[in-house]
Amino acid sequence: MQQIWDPTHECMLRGELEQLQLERLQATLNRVYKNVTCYRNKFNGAGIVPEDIRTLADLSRLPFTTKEDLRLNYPYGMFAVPLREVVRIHSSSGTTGKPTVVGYTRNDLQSWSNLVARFMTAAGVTHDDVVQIAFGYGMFTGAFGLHYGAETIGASVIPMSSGNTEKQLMIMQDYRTTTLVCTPSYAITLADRMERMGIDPKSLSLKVGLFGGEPWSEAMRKEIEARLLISATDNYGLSEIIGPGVAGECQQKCGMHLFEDAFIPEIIDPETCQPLPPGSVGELVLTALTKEAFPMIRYRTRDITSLDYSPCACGRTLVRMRKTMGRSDDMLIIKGVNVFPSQIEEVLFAIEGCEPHYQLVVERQGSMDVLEVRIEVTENIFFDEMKKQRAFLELVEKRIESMLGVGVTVKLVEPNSIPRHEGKAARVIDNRQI
Ligand code: DLL
Repeated sequence: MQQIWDPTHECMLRGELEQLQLERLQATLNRVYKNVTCYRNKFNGAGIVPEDIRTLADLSRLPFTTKEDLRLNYPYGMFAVPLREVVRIHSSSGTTGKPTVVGYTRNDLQSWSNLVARFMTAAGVTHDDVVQIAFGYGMFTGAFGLHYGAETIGASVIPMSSGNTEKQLMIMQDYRTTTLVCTPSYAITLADRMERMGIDPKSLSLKVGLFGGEPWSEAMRKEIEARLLISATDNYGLSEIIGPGVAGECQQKCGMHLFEDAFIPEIIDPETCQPLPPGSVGELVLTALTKEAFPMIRYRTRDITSLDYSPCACGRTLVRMRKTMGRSDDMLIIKGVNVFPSQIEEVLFAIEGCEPHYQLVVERQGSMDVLEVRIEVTENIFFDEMKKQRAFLELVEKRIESMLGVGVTVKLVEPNSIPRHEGKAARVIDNRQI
């Protein structure tokens, strides 16, 4: 039987779970109404007081919280406790404008560590493991989140931080790392470098990879598993909600268990903002139930996914969140068709000869959007005859077109010409001035 870190909360009957959620929701609403001006104004605007929320279904009467609310209240306006009770500050990884500042009380740090310990245990990590954290330590929640979770389990943590790929590999060999923690794209970078340095994955002690922080496809999972000889698991989270520790896969790898005792998930239509029926694909909205410093009510994550309430063989009763397809704000609309980078990734990984490094460049020519898919190819295809190269290009274009229903131009670029990332990969360059 696979270990479960917190069976009390991970294996509850749905009725008990919903009762717990309702109690925690009501306590949170009372606190934010009293302590956070933004929420008080929003609730008043909707003509709602916390006492009106008597059932979980009533949650949908409350207004959403968006990134814009966080921007308007930068830096501490959304905090529900005075700063003297805040013991840690992090921020989101957004690249434009001011970052979002998030805070944790001592209790928040403890519950965060427990949530991370839960998904790490679900992925198979135990106190016998040696965990190499290759996320950047800093304002990003990834490294500290996984670090404290692994320590809570009692594993031996190597706080390696990101970058320095050759040193990562040396430490992995010498310290006999069993568990790798990083973004999935960095796992590929490590595999590439291992290959170049002639390191045989069989000579390593690696067993499990915990990858998150960015979308990745099933095809990419297979590639990482085959090249690093590990079980590659997905975990999801966002700074605004807590960081990593919102959801994570068990060893069944059939969706990420979302920790519903701490968060209520909803799926909405991103256009109409209406809640969608169970199983539908749409935008994930999350309400945090236990946070003291930075509670979030109906936060629009912009991540596109679906929820599966069917039972899981691992014994957890928590709903499973499907791998995200991408973000509603990363979604490219090309000639009116919705395109997610992950759909193109799925096609590329399935084609022999494609390196898993790609970039999407969108231009506007007149009133037309043009999507160029730049891919790195293995040397033998790149330097082969022109005829073969053209045939290869046509094959890739055809496959992508039949997947998306929209034409793209594929361009081959030289090996190693697309920038490598130590953290999250930047897959899309959008040059449209809209
Ligand atoms: O990326 C927290 C995190 C760190 C999660 C490490 C897992 C591991 P942010 O920097 O605020 O926080 O970015 C959050 O990253 O809204 C998603 O769009 C994306 N994201 C995070 N994990 C996944 C995942 C962290 N497993 C944003 N699959 C989120 C797909 C993910 N997208």
